[in-house]
This record gives sequence, C-alpha cells and structure tokens, in this order.
Amino acid sequence: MRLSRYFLPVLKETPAEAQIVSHRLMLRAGMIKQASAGIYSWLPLGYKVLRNIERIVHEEQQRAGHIPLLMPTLQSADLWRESGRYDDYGEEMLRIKDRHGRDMLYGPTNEELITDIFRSHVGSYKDLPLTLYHIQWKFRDEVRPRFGVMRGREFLMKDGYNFDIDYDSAMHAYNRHMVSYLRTYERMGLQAIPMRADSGPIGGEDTHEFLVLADTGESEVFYDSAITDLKFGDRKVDYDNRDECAAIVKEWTAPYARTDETHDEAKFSEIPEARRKSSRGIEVGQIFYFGTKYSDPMGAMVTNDQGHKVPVHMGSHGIGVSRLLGAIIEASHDDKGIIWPEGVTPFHVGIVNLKQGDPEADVACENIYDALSAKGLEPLYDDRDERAGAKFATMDLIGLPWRITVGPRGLKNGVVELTARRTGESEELTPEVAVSRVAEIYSGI
Ligand code: 5CA
Repeated sequence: MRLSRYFLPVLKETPAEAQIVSHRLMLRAGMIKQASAGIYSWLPLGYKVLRNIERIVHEEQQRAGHIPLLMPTLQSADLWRESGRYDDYGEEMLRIKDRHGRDMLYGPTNEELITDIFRSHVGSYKDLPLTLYHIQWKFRDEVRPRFGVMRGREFLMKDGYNFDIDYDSAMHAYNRHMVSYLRTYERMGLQAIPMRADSGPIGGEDTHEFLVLADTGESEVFYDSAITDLKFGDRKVDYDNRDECAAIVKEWTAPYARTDETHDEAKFSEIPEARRKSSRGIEVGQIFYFGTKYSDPMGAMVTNDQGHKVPVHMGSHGIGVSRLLGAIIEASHDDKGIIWPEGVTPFHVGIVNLKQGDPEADVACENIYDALSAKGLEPLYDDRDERAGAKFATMDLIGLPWRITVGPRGLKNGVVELTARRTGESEELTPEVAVSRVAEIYSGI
C-alpha cells in the first residue's frame, strides 16, 4: 500500500476524551472513530489489525478441531424465555421489537441460539463430541462503556460452544480450549494468564478468565509470579489426547492465580512472599463449563450408548476479539506510539523515502516494494512529499515493527537502513539483504 493512496487519518492532538494509552493511540493512529457511546467504526488500519486477530483465532480454533459457523446478531426473545435468561439478563440486553410487535434482542452471547441449532440436528452420542464457534458482534448495554474498544457496547467476540456426552468429555473440551487459548494469545505477542474466576450471568462452576497484566486493567488479580515464567512456545499438541491437554492445564493452573472474585487470602499467603503479586489485569477471554444448564430446559438431548435420552454437557468459551487490540497496545507501546507484535501488525514493514522525487530514491523504493510484495509481504510505503521527521513520526505512531529507510546518501554507498521499532536499532544493508532479512523474520510467523 502506498500511503499517498491510503486512508490513514492520524490525529496530531491527543484526544481529550481518551483516558488510557491504548484508546489515545488508537484514535491518534486513525484506527477507530467513535460512532456513539461504546460503538466504533473501524477505520482501515484498525480493521486490518482486527482481521489479523480474527485470523489467528480462526487458525487456532480449527487447529483444536473446532468448527466455524455464523449465527446472526439479532435473536428472538422466545429462545431466551426457554432458558429463563430473558428476564434475568437485565438492562445490559438491548431489546428490540420488530414491525409485528415480536420481541427481539441484539445478542449479548449465543448459548440459546447454538443450543437450538444443536437440538434441531443432533440426536445421537455418535455425533459427539462437537464444538462449534463463530466470531460475531455482540451488544451489551454496559453502564459505563469506556476505554475505547476495551469496554464497548458493541464488540467482536469469538464464542465457542462444546457439546459432550458426559462430564469427562466436557472437561476435555474445557482443557482443549484452555490449551488453544494459551497458544492463541502467545501468537499475538501476549502473555494471558488463566485465572480462576466467577461465572456471572453465563453460569456454571468451572470457569477461568485469561488476563493480560496491565495497570489500566479493570480487574484486580492475585498470582504467584512463577506463572509468568511459563511459555507455551511451539510445542506440538494432540488436541484429541485428553492426558496431554490435562497435563498442560495442570502446568498452568498449579501456580496460584485468581481474580478478586475468587481470591483466597489463606491460600495466597502459603506462597513465598517474594512471589506473591497483586496487580491489575485486562480480561481477554473466559472459558466456562456449565453442564446441562441450557440443554436441560431447552431439551437438547441425545441418545447415549445404552439407548437412553440424556441432556448434553456444555460449556462456552469466549475471546474478546476487539478488546484484544486495546490489550495488545497496553502491553506494547512507548511514548512515540504503538509497537505491533509481528503476528498482528497491519503492515509487515514500512518503507520511508527520505527524498521523494529523487529519481534514484524513488526507484529504489519501488524495487523494494515490489520485492517485498513478491515474497508475500505487505509493505506500507510512505511516498508522500513530507519531511523525513514527519514520516518517521507517523511510522512510529502506527507501530509497524520494521522500517526500511531509503535516502540518496545511503544509496550512494549501495545501502538502506533496516530499523526495529521495538529497540530503535538500525542496520545498514543492501536493499536485497534488507528485503530477505524482513522475509526471514516473518517466515516463522
Ligand atoms: N458466552 C460466554 C463465552 S462464549 C461469554 O459471553 N463470555 S464473556 O462474557 O466472558 O465474554 C467473553 C469475552 O468477551 C470477555 O472475556 C471479554 O474479553 C470480551 N468482552 C466482554 N464484554 C466486553 C465489552 N463490553 N467490550 C469488549 N469486550 C468484551
């Protein structure tokens, strides 16, 4: 993409309404625009990152054997009356009437709708286990929408639902989700710690939230610092292997880690004092096991191997897709702007032409652009007729992890500069080597 043809409405001023750094930077970098309280338009740069996050979520869900589908945002109130949640859900639910006076709602979550799909089509234990998921917009009329996409009213969520014949298989689904989430967040450059939590309106006993540690987080968390040393890395996991998934879950749940809702001071005090930590955290996902809470009242039954009809065991598993943009920026920025992890960056590399209009510099930039594109990479070429300082400031603000700087002086010596956004370190390389270096960096991602 050439910047002169792109739509990147960066702001010079720091927006007064934004209280936290991620919200400020998303507005300044022209990623989002508020449409109304807690509701945002995703401008091209923000939309690109949102799509990248979605892609990683899809890949990791499907790696774990979960099947994508798409359910609507608008739902009939009747299904929610069946589960008993229509009245319970309260003011957070946006209730709508259609022209026939029928009660509809903008889905805050999809347990009812997916249970209805399941009961219409599945009747035997032979069709289990089954996990279906989608990535779809949700609406929750939050009392205090704030911090930009972090606590929106309309937000994008991945929500997945497992259907299993009994408790043990449902717990395997729970574990499988925890394992796949660990991998998902790491690919986004985040450390998200599973913490025992409270289930709220979704219900059930077993639930973990995934929290990214950050001062601006809305949750208060308590943990053993030993958990922050754990890395998922590139281990190969057989997601059908119950013992293997259970062992990984054990590894991550052995150190104490809880949100304030389930915090136990007595247990916490058993940890050596130097490792006892409390901080703030951003909740980027939550997994639940709730057994037959929905299948029972809604009649989602299957025939078991004894020929008896039994309600299926279910759980639901959410990832805050749009919130993740905020969480990643909170975890990865400096005073100049965003620093995208390679896994989610909107463009792989920026090209800065120090002297637009200089024939040699222009040709060199075009060649680098073509060579990067030929390797399947997406560069953002700043071809505007701007001062070098302004070009650098824009690149730093929007946070591309790598930058290639091209100028007549370097070209006289046959070199361009490759700069890492995170460290600010630069290397002088020939254009060919700079291109292959960038390709190499992204080859494992
Ligand atoms: N049905 C279950 C799991 S599929 C569910 O709704 N879980 S949840 O309520 O925990 O939401 C899942 C994730 O969505 C949360 O962990 C959080 O990351 C994100 N989320 C929840 N509310 C908001 C909000 N108002 N704005 C942005 N993200 C949100």
